Amino acid sequence: MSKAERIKRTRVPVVDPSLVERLPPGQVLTERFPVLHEGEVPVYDMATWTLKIFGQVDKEITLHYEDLLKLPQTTITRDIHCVTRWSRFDNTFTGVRFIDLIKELGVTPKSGYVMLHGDYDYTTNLALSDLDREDVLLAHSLDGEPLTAKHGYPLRFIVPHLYFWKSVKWVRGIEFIDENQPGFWEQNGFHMNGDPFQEERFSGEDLEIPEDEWEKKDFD
Ligand SMILES: Nc1nc2c(c(=O)[nH]1)N[C@H]1C(S)=C(S)[C@@H](COP(=O)(O)O)O[C@H]1N2
Ligand SMILES: [Mo]
Repeated sequence: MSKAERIKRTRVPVVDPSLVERLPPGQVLTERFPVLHEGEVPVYDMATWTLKIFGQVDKEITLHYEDLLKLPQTTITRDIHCVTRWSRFDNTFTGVRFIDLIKELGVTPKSGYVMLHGDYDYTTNLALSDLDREDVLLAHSLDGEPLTAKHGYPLRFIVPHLYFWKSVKWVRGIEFIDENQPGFWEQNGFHMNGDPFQEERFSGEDLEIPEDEWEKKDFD
């Protein structure tokens, strides 16, 4: 059974009515921070680590970690929502806003869609309009501490208004693409957009839901 199929079959949690405004439909609140990803946790030599901006842009750019730290830094506190049904409130991330990155580097996008690339071989697609927001961050810290290796050190995207699979850990590339293309999970049954308040979990038909898949995972 695919991951999308498994999540579709898990039981739907009962939600405290007082949380409805803030908790998207079908989510459970957790205070722990589950770790979810495919493959190995990368180990980096920061002297050779780079972030590439490429594809449909007027100029392609390769950034080193120090370059990023020289850009304007922003701290935001946001709720996050994972498609496997956990939500975590009030996460404080620090990093560089996507809009500031583009502006400060003088990059002009020539397309309306982006494919984000993370180690190893993880991708997710986003409309440029979903990145072009005040609270979309390339984050290096959580609650004032550098991200742990499992949560994406040294750099991850935070796209808080979409399900957390769009928030690429270990990000290495921002590729501007002509047309919207499915990334890794989007090719495996997940929604192309992923708005948690619209319950855009899956593409195609929706089934009943969750076993607490995430509770069997690692926490950090
Ligand atoms: N590079 C990479 N980023 C990734 C993933 C992955 O497998 N590889 N998984 C995504 C998924 S499905 C989720 S739910 C979140 C989990 O982030 P966390 O482990 O910090 O909770 O990371 C996202 N970013
Ligand atoms: Mo996920």
